[in-house]
Amino acid sequence: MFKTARPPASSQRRAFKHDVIEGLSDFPKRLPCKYFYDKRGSALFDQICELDEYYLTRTEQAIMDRYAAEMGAQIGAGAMLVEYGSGSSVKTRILLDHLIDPVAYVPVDISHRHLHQVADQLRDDYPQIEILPVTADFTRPFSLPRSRVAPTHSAVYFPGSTIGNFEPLHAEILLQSITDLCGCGGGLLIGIDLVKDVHVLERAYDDAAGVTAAFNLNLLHRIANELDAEIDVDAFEHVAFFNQDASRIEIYIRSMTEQVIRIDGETFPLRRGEMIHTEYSHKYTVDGFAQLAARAGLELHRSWIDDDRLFAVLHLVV
Ligand code: AVI
Repeated sequence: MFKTARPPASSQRRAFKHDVIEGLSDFPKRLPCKYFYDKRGSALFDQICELDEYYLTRTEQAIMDRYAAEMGAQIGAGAMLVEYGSGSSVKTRILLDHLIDPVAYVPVDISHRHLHQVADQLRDDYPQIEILPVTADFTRPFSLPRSRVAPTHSAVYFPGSTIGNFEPLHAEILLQSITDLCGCGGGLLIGIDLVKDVHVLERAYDDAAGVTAAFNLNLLHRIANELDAEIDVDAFEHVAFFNQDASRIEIYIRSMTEQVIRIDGETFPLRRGEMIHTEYSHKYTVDGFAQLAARAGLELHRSWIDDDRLFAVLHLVV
């Protein structure tokens, strides 16, 4: 079975330090959102998904619950289902329950240990489907494992509106890599967050209980703890707003005072009010996303949308 080697902790720390120093040296300053998800960040994200204001998770789940049988039929019989950023594979179960004679399920995730724990559980629950976990960063090239039974085709499942966290050009590159991975006859089932009332959007990313703020600022705690950096985390605040022109929520960490971050002898001065960019979350129309996907060789086949038109799950084919 093919497995991507897991980078050792020290090289992960080196990469984190490199990216933080590069981002804080840039103008405007930025920190990559992929570093949100340490243990505490992942727990905070789980809490976000339960918030009243954060409609995305429950709406997508409701779409899956209602239409999974139709989705299974669209994906077709004998598929290898490949999930990008599978995490706990919670949303996948409803899909696995409705796929027609699936050959294999390939959860792809960067978190090796969690991935294999989830895979063991899935093997117990779905003995008829070969479970072939791949530890990989799906934004980098990886190969599909060989299954015991040859699949008729591959279908990538990419739920959660994670595609929204990529800038359009990077989203297109990622979609192109999905086209290349699946090849002719392949497909993509993807969750996208739809453009909607600006207040609904902004509340989802700046909730009353401050969970999203804690999630965003946790990045500074990580830098302080893991890189032994000097940071006055309490002197920063969470900022989130909808940029209409770019059709995206923009998330920043704002310095409330003039101050300095110190990491291993390097200093990063911040002005009062200076913002560090941490995340974009793009919002699409179905047509807009279909045009983006078409540039990456994927054609829109079916879409499923909730009654309030908050979220969409799309099936696209190569
Ligand atoms: C993971 N991703 C789809 C979330 C989103 O809605 O863009 C990340 C998030 N950031 C703040 N709240 C949620």
